[in-house]
Amino acid sequence: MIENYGITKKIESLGEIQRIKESVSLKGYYVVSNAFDLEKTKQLSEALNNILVMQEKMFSKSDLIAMREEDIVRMPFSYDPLFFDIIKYPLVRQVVESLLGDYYILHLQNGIINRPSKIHHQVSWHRDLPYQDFVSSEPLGINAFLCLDEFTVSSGATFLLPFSHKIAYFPSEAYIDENRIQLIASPGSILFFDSMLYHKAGINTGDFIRRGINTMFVRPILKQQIDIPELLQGRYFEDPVLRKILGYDSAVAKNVEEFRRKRIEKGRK
Ligand SMILES: O=C(O)CCC(=O)C(=O)O
Repeated sequence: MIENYGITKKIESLGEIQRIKESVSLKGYYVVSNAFDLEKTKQLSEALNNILVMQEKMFSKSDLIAMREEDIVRMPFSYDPLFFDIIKYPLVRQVVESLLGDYYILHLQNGIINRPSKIHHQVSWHRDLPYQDFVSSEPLGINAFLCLDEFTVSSGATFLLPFSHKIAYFPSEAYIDENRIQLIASPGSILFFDSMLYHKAGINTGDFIRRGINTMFVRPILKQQIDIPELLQGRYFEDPVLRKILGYDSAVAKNVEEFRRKRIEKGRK
């Protein structure tokens, strides 16, 4: 026990999930090392590379650059079910549930491919709920960012501004320079963070590609980055866990009748 005196309000010792929750709530992030083994990160990396090639065929390279969509893989789970391993990973589900409550949905899943000597769009500071310059007493979204390669200073490990999910504006450059941290992490680590935490990718000055998969969950009052039920066209609807997380159960009613039918169904449960 840590020696202390004159303190009546205190948090007693916590289990793993509660410790992660405490850190994400207070400073905005927490890193779990070796959550996935090297075999799994290798499989995910290979699958991500294949989907990148497929998605690159949809637009020309120059269009992708103009859209700032180069080296981003959008919604990989819709191409390869391997990516559900992150969404369904028990630790991920428990941490997200501890912070967002038992009703949360998937907002996005993106692969970020940070290549040596190339400036990725994600190297600019941002929140993952962009344009939201306010703070919220409870988290609106939680990210589980899986590192697929070594995250080092030279490979462009992610930068975070601790506690910034509680700041209603973007602080000064001097403050950011003094308080930002760079997260050095091994492949298989999961970085949990509040979606309102300012963060960015580092610049890769090294000699290998640095990949990560950002999976973001939100409260169901927020819309998804892409309409996931529409994207999946009924796939995984029968899976009781995925059905809720993918947003099948929280889609906006198309008319008054459907709205009221949903209320009847809800009442029956
Ligand atoms: O790749 C990184 O290090 C950060 C990625 C990021 O900022 C994002 O996906 O929002």
